[in-house]
Amino acid sequence: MKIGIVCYPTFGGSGVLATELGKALAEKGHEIHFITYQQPVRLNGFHANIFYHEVRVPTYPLFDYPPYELALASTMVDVILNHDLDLIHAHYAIPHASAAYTAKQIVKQKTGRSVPVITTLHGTDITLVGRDKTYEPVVTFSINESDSITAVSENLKEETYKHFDIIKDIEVIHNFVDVHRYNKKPVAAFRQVIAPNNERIIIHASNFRKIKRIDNVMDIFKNIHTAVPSKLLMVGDGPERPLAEDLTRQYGLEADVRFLGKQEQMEEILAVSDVFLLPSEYESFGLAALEAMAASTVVISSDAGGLNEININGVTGYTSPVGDVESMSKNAIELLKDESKLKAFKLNALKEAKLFDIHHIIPKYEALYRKFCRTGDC
Ligand code: GMT
Repeated sequence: MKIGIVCYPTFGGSGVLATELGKALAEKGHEIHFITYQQPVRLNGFHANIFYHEVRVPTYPLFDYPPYELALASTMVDVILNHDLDLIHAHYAIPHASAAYTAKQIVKQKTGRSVPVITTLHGTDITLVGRDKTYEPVVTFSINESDSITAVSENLKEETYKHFDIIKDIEVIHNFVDVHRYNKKPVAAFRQVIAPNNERIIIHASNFRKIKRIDNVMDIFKNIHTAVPSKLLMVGDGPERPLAEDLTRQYGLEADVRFLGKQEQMEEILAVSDVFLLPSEYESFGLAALEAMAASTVVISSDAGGLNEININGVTGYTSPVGDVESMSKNAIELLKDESKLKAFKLNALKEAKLFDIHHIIPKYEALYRKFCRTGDC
């Protein structure tokens, strides 16, 4: 099928998921058209079945806020008409679902054809931004006008019905990970550089926004470090990075915390890591945690949102109430001090990650797309 994928091209989970979905669909022979304002970070190299359409947003002195949604909708119309797309898959409702709705109406007026729009809800579009009264009416309308709606976790589906007047079914299609790609042997030389005295390696990866509770990450590591020789890798960047750097200096941990910035290739970094910290205020799913588990890294997380759907407490790691730094620290220290228990949890993490392997999940999206097949032989 010919599928248009609309997403954020940045390092956030929704853009990562949308890009990996498009690449996997292209590998299976589908023709994929990415429509966004810059090349998605995970879209590297040439793929025979992948096309990229940049959304240009012309400026004008009158525009304090250039109308990205208008430019996005127009670009979608162009791609739908000129590449005869079967459907549009919008990832993250804001503003992709409403832009897709506009494009759908324009195409219908021009050609009489009603192009299916699938909207996948990813998290903060529902639990944070979307609930703002400034956005809520359009978010509710554009989700309800979608031909199909999916959510990346059972929790997000519940949250959507709880906070929005959605009158349609929401199908849960969990996020996925290419386990084969992440299940790598640790590179000894890399581990040696990070932990020269064979210290334990702790990692956090995110967009360093408030919702990630970066201060909790630093406090948990401070506690771990007092009990276990350890190093912390901080991967990603964002508004809370200065706080993390200040706390690193305040705690005298400059020699044990490395800020790696945004990393496109997480496989090698995760392969040398022992514990992944994710004490977020909320996670609809926690894609970064799943990628860590696929690399046999144990997860110490909060029990917020959909995290319990992937991080099984006492099996693949531990979950604790949001803000419970003491419990997260205690659990991490207990694991890091018990080699055999750590090894068992690592094996469990990989086993659980396999349930969300790309090869199990992609067929669910294909089955959804086939509902909109125009030729009968998709
Ligand atoms: O984690 C972020 O803040 C980025 C955000 C996004 O919209 O890209 O991630 C959301 O989508 C991911 C992919 O579905 C989920 O794994 C994340 O849990 C979710 N983030 C939140 O719900 C806070």
